[in-house]
Amino acid sequence: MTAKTYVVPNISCGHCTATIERELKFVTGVQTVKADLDSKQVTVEVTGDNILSDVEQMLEEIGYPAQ
Ligand SMILES: [Cu+2]
Repeated sequence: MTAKTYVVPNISCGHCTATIERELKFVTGVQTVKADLDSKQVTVEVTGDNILSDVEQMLEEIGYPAQ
């Protein structure tokens, strides 16, 4: 298991964090997702490093690109 924290500047309210948490759970290999409004950070736990590019792609697709 690998954990990574991203800074996502577009997070601006609770709907943003809910959307990110919901959508990233659809990415195969993502175990947990925590999006934090105050810090504008998203932390994921994934089964392997190779999943992180899929996570980053999904963040871009839903309008919340990682910095
Ligand atoms: Cu929002």
